[in-house]
Amino acid sequence: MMKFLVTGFEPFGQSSINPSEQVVRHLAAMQFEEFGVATAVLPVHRTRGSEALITAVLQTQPDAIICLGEAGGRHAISIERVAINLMDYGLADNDGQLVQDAPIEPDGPAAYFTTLPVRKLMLAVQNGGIPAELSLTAGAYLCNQVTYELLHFLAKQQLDMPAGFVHLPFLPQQAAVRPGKFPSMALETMVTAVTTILTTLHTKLCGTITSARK
Ligand code: PCA
Repeated sequence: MMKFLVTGFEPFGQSSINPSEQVVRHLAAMQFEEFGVATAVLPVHRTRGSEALITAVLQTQPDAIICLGEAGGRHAISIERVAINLMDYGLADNDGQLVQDAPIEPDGPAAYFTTLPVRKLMLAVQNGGIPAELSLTAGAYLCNQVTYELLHFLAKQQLDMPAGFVHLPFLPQQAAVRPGKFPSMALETMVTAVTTILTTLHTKLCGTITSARK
């Protein structure tokens, strides 16, 4: 049976809750008929974030990887297309480390495209009645960093498992304490959107495997 790794992040900044952690905890408690889902919650920490992600990949040996994170201010499920070789934190990590103008991997390429079928996933979420968009920047904080490190690791190891990142809007309770400034999305809606992403990816990958075996 195909296995996905889905990761979220712990809360950071002003928030005591992170929608990506909540979605991951929901998925961990769900049963899917056609595929398995392994989950991990990553620390918002300059070095430990990507270490935890790579460890989870090695431990779970997934067929595909979807990382999730919070992006307060976005109004839709935001599927990232690219990760850049830059740390330029607008906010210290949860350990108080603020890194600016520094490469993630001094000898690494400037950027990696994610390897998910991003447009297909966006359309599937939209067809399910949930706002979704493609994004050209995951920022220059931890979400971008773990995505870059993951894609760099997979490239170096010559592992061709599809991997990418999806940013989530604030939850309603996060927007409620920042009145009038931020869009939000209900947890249930985000769980449905991520489930749609997994189902769509499963169908695509099964098709690929089946036709490759023919
Ligand atoms: N969002 C941050 C880091 C952790 C998270 O959930 C980001 O967009 O980089």
